[in-house]
Amino acid sequence: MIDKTGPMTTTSRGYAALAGITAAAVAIGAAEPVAVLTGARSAPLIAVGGLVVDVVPAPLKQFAIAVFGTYDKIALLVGTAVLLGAFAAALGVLAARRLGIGLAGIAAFAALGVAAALTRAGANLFDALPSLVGGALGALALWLLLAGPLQPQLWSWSPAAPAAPPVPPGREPSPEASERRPVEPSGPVEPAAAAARSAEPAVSEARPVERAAPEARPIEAAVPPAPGRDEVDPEGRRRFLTGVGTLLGAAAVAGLGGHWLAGRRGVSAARRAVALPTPSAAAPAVPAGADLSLAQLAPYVTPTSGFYRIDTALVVPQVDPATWRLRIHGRVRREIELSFDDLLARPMVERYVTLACVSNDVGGDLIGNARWLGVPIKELLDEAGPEEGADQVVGRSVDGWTCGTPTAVLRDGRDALLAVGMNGEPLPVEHGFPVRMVVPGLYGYVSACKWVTELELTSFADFDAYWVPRGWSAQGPIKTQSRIDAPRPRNRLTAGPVMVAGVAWAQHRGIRKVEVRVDGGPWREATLAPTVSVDTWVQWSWRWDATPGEHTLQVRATDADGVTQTPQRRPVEPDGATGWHSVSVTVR
Ligand SMILES: Nc1nc2c(c(=O)[nH]1)N[C@H]1C(S)=C(S)[C@@H](COP(=O)(O)O)O[C@H]1N2
Ligand SMILES: [Mo]
Repeated sequence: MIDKTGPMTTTSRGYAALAGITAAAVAIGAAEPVAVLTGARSAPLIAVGGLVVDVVPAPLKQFAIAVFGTYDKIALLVGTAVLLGAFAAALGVLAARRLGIGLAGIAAFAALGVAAALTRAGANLFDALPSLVGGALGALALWLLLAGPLQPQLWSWSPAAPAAPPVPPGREPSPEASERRPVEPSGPVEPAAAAARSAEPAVSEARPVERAAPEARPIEAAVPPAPGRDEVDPEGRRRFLTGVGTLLGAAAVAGLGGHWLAGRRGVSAARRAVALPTPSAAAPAVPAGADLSLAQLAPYVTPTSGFYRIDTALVVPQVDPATWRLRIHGRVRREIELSFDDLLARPMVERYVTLACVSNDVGGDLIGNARWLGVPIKELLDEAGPEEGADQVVGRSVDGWTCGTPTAVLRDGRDALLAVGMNGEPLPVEHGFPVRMVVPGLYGYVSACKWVTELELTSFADFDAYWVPRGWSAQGPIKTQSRIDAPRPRNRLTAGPVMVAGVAWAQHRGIRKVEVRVDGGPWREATLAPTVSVDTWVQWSWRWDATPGEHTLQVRATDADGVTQTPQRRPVEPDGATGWHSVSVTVR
């Protein structure tokens, strides 16, 4: 072997990095169709991303939600891909020196992929295959490009170490080779290395990697490299770059093709085929005037397409309603198992409920109001008969995510639903198709299990749901909050009457009063629009006689229990933000 201990030229390093990135792309691309064929739940990138989602500290996740909102997952995947690319490039450079390091690196990544896949909920051994096949093909690609037939033969090594390329006895490097040193673009190269790349046939024999395109050598020999450029065997370079292009193309075809196939395995057709039953108890009509229809104000009913989405799922679980089952078990007198048809056959109620995320900061938009169709959870629990002390119902999603809801809350008569419909349509896949939980008055992380497949009766003492060990409170009643939607921060307004408006919510308690003040002045009572029930938010408005200058508007709500929002600003962790929303504007 050539000694590969000295510094590489920038160009060589670039080629090596490219080889590393290509090998990584081959590994990831190849894994996609394997994931489809073996029925593995997710390809390695997604599995590793999922592992990251589960293990990153809660504050970091909170940061991601705060910065990227609903796009936090795209950010995570892009970030993972960028990091992976950087790793792969570095690995390529190391592998150019010592292929074993590169292969070990790929093996380590494959092992990570296997570990991630096998620790996902409901994993089986087939889930390891995409990572294994991807890793093997990635290793093959790396070998082809760096040590096999596709290697560019342009590595510039310094033989500073004793293990210089063996030079046949009596054939010392030619003086010209040494004289060429100054033309090396990235620093001096020791004579032997330069000689190894020189045209001297005698020295060329010393290169163990010498093999392909011998016919190119005489040409190279005849044309000494131009000053400032790397000495690259053009034939070798072409072969290498063609190899890189072919491998990248194959990786892209495999990756995108696999992705497309995976999409076809989705449940959108099954979703379209669902015929929702007519509710036996229809939702109350939205009273006239509930929606003030102001340009900047959130509509009373949130359109499904604009409804916030928060979950830990990097790929949306595709749950076939034909095979879906709900098991109600644990500390119950009678275990219950239901199919989707069983569920649809039961009397359904339709209700407006405003869902809110605990990660919704003051003034945030991780909240939405929709019309949900579903079966009251209370009826199912009554049939199952929770045992004494079973104070927690754990909702479990097909992907293993869990939330813990107080049994008492689910049985106190509020409209806690196993929902199948949202705004008159089957649940969108990303909002939990075919069945999710909706519980008025509790943050989503303790109540709104999407893709739900189990309700397990247990106790809070015996089980911590997903977010609890990650630092969030086991109990998550929604805090009374209010938000100014109009005007928006930094809006430029003209002096005179300005409509200040927003929403306020205190689900399952109801809003009694909303007050607004300007620049810390006296609180003024806003007008509350009518609302469907205490389980939804309410719009409010207040006419402000705006005077020229910079002004800050503030809002606070009082719930039906008479409790007014505290001004104390608290972060969303561990159980929801507090504080007053304020908006600063300029009036001319
Ligand atoms: N399976 C599953 N269900 C879940 C979650 C999740 O991560 N996985 N997140 C919960 C959280 S934190 C919230 S706020 C709501 C959001 O519901 P949406 O995405 O339909 O708005 O879903 C809840 N249900
Ligand atoms: Mo949430």
